[in-house]
Amino acid sequence: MKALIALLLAGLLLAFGCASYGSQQQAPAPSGSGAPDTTGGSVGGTPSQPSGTGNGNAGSGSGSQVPPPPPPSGPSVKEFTVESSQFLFSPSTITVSKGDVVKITLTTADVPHGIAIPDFGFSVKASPGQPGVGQFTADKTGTYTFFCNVPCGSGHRSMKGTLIVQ
Ligand SMILES: [Cu+2]
Repeated sequence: MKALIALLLAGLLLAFGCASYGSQQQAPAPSGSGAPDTTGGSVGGTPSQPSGTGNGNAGSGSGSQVPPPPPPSGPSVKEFTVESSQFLFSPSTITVSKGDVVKITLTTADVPHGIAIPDFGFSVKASPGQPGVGQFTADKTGTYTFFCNVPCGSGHRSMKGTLIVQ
């Protein structure tokens, strides 16, 4: 029975020691004056032995400062499938956010078409059964026109769409 309790206590001490050790590493020093010997902090404790007797409770002055986790960064990829046909795109308006990586898959329902967005140096072409895929980074806001860049018939010149970068 005693052995069991001792085991439990040892486990608790270990867990607690690890936890307090981690939090000590996260808060290295109070910002400000360079004098590290302010009174009241550590009472003569040798810092190299985390398994001491109840030392974990001594320095509980700044226990409530948990640094917020950094937000997940990096560009988000917006994927669109644009179907083209004589003489329109569907959808004809694409809205993204500045900084997005815009991935476009162009398909065609009849004859070869293309989609070009000169403001972003983007161009991709598609044939029936052979979609075209490309991507670009929407690195500036504004409203831009994209259009078909494969001669596809009488309405080719009016085959346009709109890209909105917010
Ligand atoms: Cu065309």
